[in-house]
Amino acid sequence: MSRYMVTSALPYANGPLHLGHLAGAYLPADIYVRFMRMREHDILFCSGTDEHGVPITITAEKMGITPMEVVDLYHSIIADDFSRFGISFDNFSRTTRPEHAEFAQSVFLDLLEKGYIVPRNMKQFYCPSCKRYLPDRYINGTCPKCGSEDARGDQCESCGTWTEPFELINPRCGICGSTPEARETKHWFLLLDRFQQWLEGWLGKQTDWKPNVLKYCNSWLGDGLRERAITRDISWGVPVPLKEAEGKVLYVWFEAVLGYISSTREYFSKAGKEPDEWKKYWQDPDTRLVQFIGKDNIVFHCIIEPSLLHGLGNYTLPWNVPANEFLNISGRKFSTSRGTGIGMGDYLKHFPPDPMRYALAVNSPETRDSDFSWTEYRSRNNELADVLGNFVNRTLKFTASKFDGKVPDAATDEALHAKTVETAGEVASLLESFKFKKAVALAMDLAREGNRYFDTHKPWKSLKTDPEQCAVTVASCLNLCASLAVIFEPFIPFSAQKIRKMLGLENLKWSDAGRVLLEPGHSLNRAEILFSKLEEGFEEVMNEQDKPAEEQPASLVDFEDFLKIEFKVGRILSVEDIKKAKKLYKIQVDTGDMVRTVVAGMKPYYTKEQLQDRLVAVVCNLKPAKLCGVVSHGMLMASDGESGVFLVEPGPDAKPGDTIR
Ligand code: B3M
Ligand code: ZN
Repeated sequence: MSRYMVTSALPYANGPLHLGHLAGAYLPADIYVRFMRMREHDILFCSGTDEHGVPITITAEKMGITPMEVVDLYHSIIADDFSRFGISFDNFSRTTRPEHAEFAQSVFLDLLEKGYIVPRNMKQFYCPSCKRYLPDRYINGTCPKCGSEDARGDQCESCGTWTEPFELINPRCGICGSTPEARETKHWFLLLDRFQQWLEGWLGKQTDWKPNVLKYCNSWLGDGLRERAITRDISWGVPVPLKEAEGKVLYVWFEAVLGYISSTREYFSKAGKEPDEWKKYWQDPDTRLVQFIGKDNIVFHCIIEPSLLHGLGNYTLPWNVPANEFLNISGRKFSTSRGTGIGMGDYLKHFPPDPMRYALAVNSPETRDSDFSWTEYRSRNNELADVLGNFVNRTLKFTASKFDGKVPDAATDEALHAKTVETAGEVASLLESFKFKKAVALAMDLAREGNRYFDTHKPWKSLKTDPEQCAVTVASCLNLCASLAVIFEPFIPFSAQKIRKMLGLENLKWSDAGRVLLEPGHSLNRAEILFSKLEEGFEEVMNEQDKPAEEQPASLVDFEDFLKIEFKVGRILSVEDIKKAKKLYKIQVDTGDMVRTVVAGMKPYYTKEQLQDRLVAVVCNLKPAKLCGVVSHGMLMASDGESGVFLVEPGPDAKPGDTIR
């Protein structure tokens, strides 16, 4: 048993996260952590939101609220989405906590004292009308390379050049557009060059790290590390803890990577914990630090953070940084700002977490960018239903009907047992080496094996011809269900728990896979459906919704199209309740041509008496729809807003059947 400290990148709290984030740094970490917990390792999983930095202030300016309001809002949305996806952090913190600032400041002072941080005078743009220093990306101007007039001080998006603010021709303030002036200012620099040699040696020893991670590091080291400013002249951030640095804050990356440690410190500061215990996870050389990130964060975790930790002297260095590549959606980059990609919260409005966890694990962007599509999602969802769901369901149903819901008294099949033990071992070693894709595929192969076993042994036949063999088959299948609940737990924890509940089993350990967990006579609970299948055509509907705004069908409607809607005056003849429907009434309406049944959600707003004999506006040619068992042939028009819900009323002299346009 070893001790592990696991972290996932701290997401910026400036917008909801999408499935690309989930697949990159959070789902793999959660799979790993859940597995290691089942292995009974001492393991802690900490993260939190990154609440400083220019992205936050830009969002605040766009939304017209304060940066603090932005991070309050998105911290809670992000934390909630993670918990609903089952990402099982031990602590999910925030970098705006005063304790984080104090910790980051103490690290700054420590490194300053040790000579790894030094002050330097430098020139920086200052906007006289905004009265502030301008961060690189707040300066616009003409690109010295391609001549584009929309280049920024950090990058020109039209030719891709990395720019320096002072190279821009005709620099302008990115906020107000006026011409900024160059001012002398002082900043503190981290002397990264001092770590070059040590980093080369240390990284050189990490031969088991992913090749893509080492490649990035080596290219940075090959270019030669240079000192980097780690303070900024902005107001949103952790203040530099020096008198002469008033108005300056620590560069967001400098303090964000320390957020892992302050999140762990927060965890142990909570009631009933030993406050100094965090040191076991960060300062004990036996602790293995595993950091899950996306590939865009490699330099910060493999160069900058180790330098800080090494500079401090008494800290544990990363044991592995299994960075992932990117997940694309149907060939496009996930990007919240461009409106492409699927939000974690949006997904959860319609579907349960496990099918997505499974689909993303199968398509994990481990060694190269991978692509998400709804077609692939549907097929993975249906694979869960047809293979795992079907095996568990048929086994439990058969036991319920033929063995009175009890585990039969019989030995279990040797070969199936051996296969289970073998798979559990293989999945474990794949997970230990961060090969999630392969691991989940093997888990599903074992469920497939279960179905094959059920099919070849035909318990429905042997029940009559060879009852003893039938009992062996059923006992074997039931115990395989229990082992599958163990092996699938890291990937699809919600469904694994459901399987355990059906089998009447408490928490299971990894070593339980392959063991006989269900003794003869043990009573099982009722089988419930684990996964719902998705029908053909599902992806067309989803793809339509995911299109970027500019490809969505225009929302303007032709007059001809409008006229297709048959819109009439009606009179309500009768109103009835619908059994088990809290909001709905079944209403008979005379629309001149006929008396039609309409189901309407008016119960919270109108009594039956208020509706009786009322004139209403009816959409008559909607496709019939069944609501709570009643078929509705139209819709009553009503306004719906903060003031309440009100039926649209034709004038008092209108007659049923009159057209409305
Ligand atoms: N917030 C960037 C990102 O979300 C940054 C990660 C910090 S990890 C210490 O990609
Ligand atoms: Zn300005």
